[in-house]
Amino acid sequence: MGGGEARRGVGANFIGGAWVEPLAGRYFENRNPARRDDLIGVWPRSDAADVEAAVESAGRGFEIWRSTPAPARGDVIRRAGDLLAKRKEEIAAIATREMGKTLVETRGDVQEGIDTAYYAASEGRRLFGRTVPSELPNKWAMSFRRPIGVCGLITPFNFPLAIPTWKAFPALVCGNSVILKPAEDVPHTASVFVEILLEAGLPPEVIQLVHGFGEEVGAALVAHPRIPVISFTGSSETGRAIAEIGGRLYKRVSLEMGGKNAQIVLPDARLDLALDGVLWGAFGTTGQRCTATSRLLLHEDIEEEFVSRLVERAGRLRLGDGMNPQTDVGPLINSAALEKVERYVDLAHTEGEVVCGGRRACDGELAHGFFFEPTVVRGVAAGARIATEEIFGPVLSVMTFADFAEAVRINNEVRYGLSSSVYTRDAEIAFRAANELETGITYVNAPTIGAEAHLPFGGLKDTGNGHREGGWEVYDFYTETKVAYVDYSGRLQRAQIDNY
Ligand code: UN1
Repeated sequence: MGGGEARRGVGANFIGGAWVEPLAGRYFENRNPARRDDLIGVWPRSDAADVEAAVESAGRGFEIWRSTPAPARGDVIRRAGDLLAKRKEEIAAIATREMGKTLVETRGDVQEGIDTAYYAASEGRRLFGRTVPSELPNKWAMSFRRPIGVCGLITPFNFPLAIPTWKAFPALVCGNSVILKPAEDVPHTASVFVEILLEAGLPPEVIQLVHGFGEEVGAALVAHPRIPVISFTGSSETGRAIAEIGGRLYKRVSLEMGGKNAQIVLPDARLDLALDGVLWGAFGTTGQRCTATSRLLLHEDIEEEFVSRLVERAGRLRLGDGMNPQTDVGPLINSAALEKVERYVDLAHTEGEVVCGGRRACDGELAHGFFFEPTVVRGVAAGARIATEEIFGPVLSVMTFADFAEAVRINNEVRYGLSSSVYTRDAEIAFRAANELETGITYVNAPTIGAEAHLPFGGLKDTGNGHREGGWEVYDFYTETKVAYVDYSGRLQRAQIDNY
């Protein structure tokens, strides 16, 4: 078990440079969502007192780390990437056991962390500022980046390794210290991640790991006056509350929230490819990605044939434990997720026609986990609740359109704007899609999932608040821009006055 192996089966926080018990001595259980009788261990149910200790330590860590040269910080992150690569198989198995998705997918999750590490490491030798001409003679004008301070990172269950790396690696390479609060469903993967950072040579007080629940640990991080930066991935409702509190405290807050992503299929598309795309986009990760395909927009001429092929393929997907190489679709994360999906599928019977799946899967071994059949709902009207609200499960709403302009309208009428996809062989439509679909990412002839670590990731409207993860943009989020003017003229030069 990660987290210091303090006692067998008992996870720990990492605070003050040591693996420690929660101050109040409370713990929560971490169970395998594919088989509830598999108790992985218990982890600290921390509270505001643990957060306070973490802030104290992270403040000391920041003083050490900010004066470490950025290329040296990058070297630590590169070693963390090497260690992730070395332990990829082991971490994938840990993540599958606590999160449920298949090993193929958790390997991808770890790979995304490795990619993020190597990109971040190289940024340690860039972190560009600008040197520009001054309007006055014998004077230099330049900008450069400075770290901000202690960053509170609140991460979700669905990418237990990749999303902590998306936030922590750029924050660290920029010279900040970090307090990580992982989702309570996936504490083991987060503990191993912190072990790896330490083994890679990160000074211990630069990283703090505080396990527990959002209402207790997350809320304390967001409200703490000495945490100037908060990065959160999760629901739009929680994100709104974080932004409100963060706004009052003048915090820098990055929010990565819900999605209601559509795949649009034109009649000229390669339909086999579009079919493979929607099966992966909608049912990969059991639909639990913010980028998951939850709407399929079909041109009315191809709807009949496409839906019948989709139903046939979706019905053949094998549910099961993600550890089993035969499994296509793992369980949902917990009972609350399962109940939410069940409520939406009840509604689906009134808002459309359930043509595939639609039930909790309880046969044999499946009865021990949170399994739900891949579900396709046909004939859904634009504006229906199942076509506009985020379900975060294996439920796909199929809608039709008469022309591309209508598809764009349907795509854009939801409150979210993360990802979109269009299948066509028409170059004009492809470029129009990239331009007109109101999402942070548009894929042409590829599904709505599968963003790469070295490009900016994020969305519009209720999906985000203007920041991006990944790529080059996240380095703006984790740094403060400082400007220096150096006047070597030896006399007073008054800007805007002496030169005009
Ligand atoms: C998420 O669902 O929160 O683009 C992140 C993708 C993955 C990341 C998803 N690379 O689907």
